[in-house]
Amino acid sequence: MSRIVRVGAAQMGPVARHESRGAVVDRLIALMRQAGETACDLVVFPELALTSFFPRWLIEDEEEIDSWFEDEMPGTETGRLFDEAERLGIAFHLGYAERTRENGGIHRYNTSILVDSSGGIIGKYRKVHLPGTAEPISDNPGQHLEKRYFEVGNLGFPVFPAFGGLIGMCICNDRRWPETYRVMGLQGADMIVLGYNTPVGLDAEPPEAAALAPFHNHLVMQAGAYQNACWVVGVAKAGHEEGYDMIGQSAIIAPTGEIVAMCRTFADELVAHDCDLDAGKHSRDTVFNFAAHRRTEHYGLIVERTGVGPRMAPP
Ligand code: CDV
Repeated sequence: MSRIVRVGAAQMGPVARHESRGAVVDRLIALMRQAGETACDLVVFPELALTSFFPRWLIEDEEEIDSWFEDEMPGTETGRLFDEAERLGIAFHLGYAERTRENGGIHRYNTSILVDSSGGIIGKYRKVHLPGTAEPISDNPGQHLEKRYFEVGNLGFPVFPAFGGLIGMCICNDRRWPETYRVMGLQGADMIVLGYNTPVGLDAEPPEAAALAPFHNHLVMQAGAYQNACWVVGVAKAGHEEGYDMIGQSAIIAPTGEIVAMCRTFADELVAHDCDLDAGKHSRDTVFNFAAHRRTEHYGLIVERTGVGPRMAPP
């Protein structure tokens, strides 16, 4: 069985605060059709793809907060995306704000789903590493308040059988943590797909940080791919959104750590690549043969000897 998966990284340009869900879904469908024209098997959309990146704002009205969330998936507008995927025979990955009733209470998560080419949800992930704060840290209107709007994801980092391989998901800030990739790498992930909204130039940042942000974006994803011998597909919501700049350079990264396709604009843009899920085999059999070379017993000793250091203590 062929293990070539043609993947489209469907970067989005900015989404305006008052852009309707319907208008955004139209943009996603246009990108999906482009992916169809180039015979993609899977199209990857960004984190919180259906809305502007609302965690930058302090919103206190519950009804307004709820308006950024999806209560059902597929819903009224998003259903069209599922229908189009089925019509084109394309699987897709979508990030969105999820509001759900579980265990007798309402919960909110920063979520992504993997949907197969017949419109069935085959996997769900809820973001674990939530950056920023729950309360604003200055009077600046631009904040990063993910801890205010989302709970920490409660699904772990699962991988899902698809395309004759195993596919994992993570979301934006998760990509900066080596544990994210390793937990999925240990389960045999062949490909990890993720979306991101990475603003630059927020108040608290030193000015150099903005210049380094695109470098750090690729650095972590390339390292994650190489060290776990898997593909990484990272897709941005990019550009100047509601007064804030967000990085682009969405990329498809091979298990060698090489970028094989990359977006060049800050707008809606699709790049595609034929990803061979067997491309990581040599690395898995040699340098990153976990069973042969990982020394977990020594990692345990290190923790025992050093105890809990200052960076591990809760704040
Ligand atoms: N959406 C994000 O998780 N953004 C973070 C920013 C705030 C640093 C990121 O890691 O890109």
